[in-house]
Amino acid sequence: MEIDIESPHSAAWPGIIQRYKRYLPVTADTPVITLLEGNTPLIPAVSLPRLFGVDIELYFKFEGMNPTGSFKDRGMTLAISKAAEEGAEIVVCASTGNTSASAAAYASRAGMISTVLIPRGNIAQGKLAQAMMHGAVVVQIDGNFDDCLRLVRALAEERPVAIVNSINPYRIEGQKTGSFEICQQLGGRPPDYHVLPVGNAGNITAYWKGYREFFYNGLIDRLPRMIGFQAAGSAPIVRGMRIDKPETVATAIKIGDPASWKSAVAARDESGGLIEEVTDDEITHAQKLLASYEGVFAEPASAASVAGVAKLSRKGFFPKGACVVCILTGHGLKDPERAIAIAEAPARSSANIHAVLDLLDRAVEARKRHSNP
Ligand code: AN7
Repeated sequence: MEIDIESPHSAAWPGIIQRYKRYLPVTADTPVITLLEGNTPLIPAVSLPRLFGVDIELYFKFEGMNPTGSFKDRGMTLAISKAAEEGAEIVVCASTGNTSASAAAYASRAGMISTVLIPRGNIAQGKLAQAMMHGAVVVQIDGNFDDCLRLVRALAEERPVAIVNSINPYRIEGQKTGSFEICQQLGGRPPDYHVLPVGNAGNITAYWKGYREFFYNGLIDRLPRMIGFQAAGSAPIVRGMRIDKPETVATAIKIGDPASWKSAVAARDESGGLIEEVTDDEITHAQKLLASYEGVFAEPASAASVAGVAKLSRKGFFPKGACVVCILTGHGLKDPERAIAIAEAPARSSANIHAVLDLLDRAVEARKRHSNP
């Protein structure tokens, strides 16, 4: 029997285009190129609010559970589907890693050629592996992300290619579905605070658009405050000026001149929110806390949102009982080198039961002391 994925009785998730087509710029003629992205878990925190000393209802929207391991798939399914509808043969993007992984995957499904420009030596291994495996033409640029994006814009003037960066409006349209899911997962309400990392600023733009659409359609009766965090060495929006040499361990958001700068500021101001910065140390600490107390492994850029919640908690920012959703934009497995660099090194033992027991007994004792200070 064939499963009718459009049937309201079907439990099968059809991907974000089929699920939310009435809110998206698609028609019956749009070919749907999907890996069944979306429907990611909204995981309630079990430990971090207590650890941060606050009484809030905290959730993690784990976008690392998308097919290529990041939120980019929501926008990419639509951007590639529309490119296919328009007859594009070649798609191109600049990327700090996740966009290139997603573009390469969806383009391969659509039978298109993808070309990705990445800052040489500055993208996480997992992301590079993905772009290579999906058969993208991978070009490592001697420059940063901002240089890559500038080159992509220039390239599109010279060749008939479709740009699938978030300057492509279909990317924003697809990504706004993250807001729809959150409202539905919270039982028909938005969070009070929506916290996320900000790099090129497409995502904060998209989420804000999604919430506003649900609000104007009467599906929710209020709007959240949008709270963005940039890495301190790459915080152009916070500082109010372009950063020529952005620096941060969170390579995904190592961006000095965000394309959606203006709409990010609009999302902040219209929602009564904030865009602030967190240091690399705060990001690293938050990434470890998230993994070791919540069982959720997110990449460094994603942990910027959790570092931000910790920072605002210290300042007494959140009212008691506030509902806070943190977007965990990418999976921790994307950047194994960074994880191995910051986590405790594995122990080594001879292949002897006494040696193993001795080692384990000491390690377990140390863990117990650590968790009961
Ligand atoms: C994990 O892949 O810009 O503010 O080229 O990969 O919408 O840019 C990635 C960005 C946050 C920032 N978290 O989102 C790219 C790219 C992760 C990311 C961001 C990115 P935007």
